[in-house]
Amino acid sequence: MMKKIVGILVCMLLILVSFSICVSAGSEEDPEIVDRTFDVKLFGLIPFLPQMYFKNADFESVWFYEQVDHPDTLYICMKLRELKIISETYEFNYVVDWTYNNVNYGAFIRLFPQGLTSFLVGTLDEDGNDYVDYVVCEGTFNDETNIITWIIPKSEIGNPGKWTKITNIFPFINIRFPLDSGKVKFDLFKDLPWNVKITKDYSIKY
Ligand SMILES: [Ca+2]
Ligand SMILES: [Ca+2]
Repeated sequence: MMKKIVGILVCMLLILVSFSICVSAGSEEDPEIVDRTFDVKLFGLIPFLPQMYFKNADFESVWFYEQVDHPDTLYICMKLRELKIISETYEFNYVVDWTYNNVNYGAFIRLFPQGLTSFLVGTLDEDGNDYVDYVVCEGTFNDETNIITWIIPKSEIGNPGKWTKITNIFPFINIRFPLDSGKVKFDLFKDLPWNVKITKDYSIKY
């Protein structure tokens, strides 16, 4: 009888573990990064009000995911408080950086008064500051779901293997005047990830 009860308990435990593995996949419900909201700062340092004008520079969460029928692709999503496809004055720079196998990578897209750039992904230098090279990838910029999605061929980001980890996930957004505006050329407002509530690595599944 005792053996039977232990057997049932072990089975229940295994079911629970497999279920938790299923729901622990990167998703909007279980993102790798959860940031605070209303935290866009002047120069990335100085809190200010009102934040209502910077909803589209305030990220809420970031998650990575894969699809079994597209095992050679990594999807990266950034959810904003409110995404807008139009900018009247500023340049918005949406970025997610990460590390794989001791190499720094970044995915980014920029919104100018003239419109959106392509979705871009590339390799960063050792300091993680400048792109050594980058390529155009696919993506979506959805102002209904407020989610930006980069659709990235794994071949462009070091071919991360199954069960290996994407680490140091570092999303940020900065706002500045466009270079051709003739105005100041530094970042004016930023949402940085130093104050995130949750930060996790992402395990490659396929
Ligand atoms: Ca934020
Ligand atoms: Ca933040």
